Amino acid sequence: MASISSIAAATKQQRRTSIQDTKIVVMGEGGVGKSCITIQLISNSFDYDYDPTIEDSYRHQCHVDGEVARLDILDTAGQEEFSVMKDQYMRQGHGFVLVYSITNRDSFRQIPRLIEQIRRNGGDTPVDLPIVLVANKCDLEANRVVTMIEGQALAKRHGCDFYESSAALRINIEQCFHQLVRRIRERDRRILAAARAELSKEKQSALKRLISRIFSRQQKNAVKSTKTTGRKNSSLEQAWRRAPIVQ
Ligand SMILES: Nc1nc2c(ncn2[C@@H]2O[C@H](COP(=O)(O)OP(=O)(O)OP(=O)(O)O)[C@@H](O)[C@H]2O)c(=O)[nH]1
Ligand SMILES: [Mg+2]
Repeated sequence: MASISSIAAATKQQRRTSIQDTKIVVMGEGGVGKSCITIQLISNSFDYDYDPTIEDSYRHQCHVDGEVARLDILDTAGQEEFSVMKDQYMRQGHGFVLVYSITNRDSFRQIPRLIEQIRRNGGDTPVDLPIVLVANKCDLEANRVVTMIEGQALAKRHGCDFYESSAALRINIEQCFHQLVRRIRERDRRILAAARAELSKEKQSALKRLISRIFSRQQKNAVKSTKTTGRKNSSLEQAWRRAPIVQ
């Protein structure tokens, strides 16, 4: 049976799809380049200074596969002491960009825990929430401690897309976000189709219930009328029996 929440979620998705405001949350350990990636996307610029984020949000409009996408990007705090709102933005995100740095193994080790938290906390329908895994700072090849194969394997294990990026050189910046938008759209379409199918199943069974109710009422009426007719017949019969025989 179509649950109210699944239909409500699908309606919400449909409303969002039509106005194109897609909430993207950028997460990962402090200093991996989340803000630089986001700012590169929004304003084509890069800053070598490090200024830890508390929480910033940006609006960005672009075209993905010929369709307008309006992104509402939340650049979160990597440093633990600033990340009090984690559960809330995990619930609100439609898709996630998870960033680690190829020069920092700890930031890579944190990714599975983040994925698990997203799957646990995420919204009305947390299963298969779109996630893109981003291995940043690929311009610092000399300092690499996480191989591309390790990154790809982790992404594959968790059903995520994977990119190596450089915010400094603007490598794969748009690609990460655009791919995420595609995944979000695909998921929206899947949820809508499933909700529509459930709804039509529900409609069909309601129709069946209505038909069987009408049918059983008709049957009852038929039985009643047979009984009534039976009584009439017998009284008619009696009257006929009592009636004088006219010859
Ligand atoms: N070489 C190089 N440096 C980068 C790159 N991306 C970011 N950085 C540098 O890494 C440092 C941290 O970058 P941020 O974008 O502030 O990191 P963050 O993940 O937002 O950090 P928090 O806000 O604390 O969570 C800065 O000094 C950046 O200049 C990159 O692709 N290549
Ligand atoms: Mg930041």
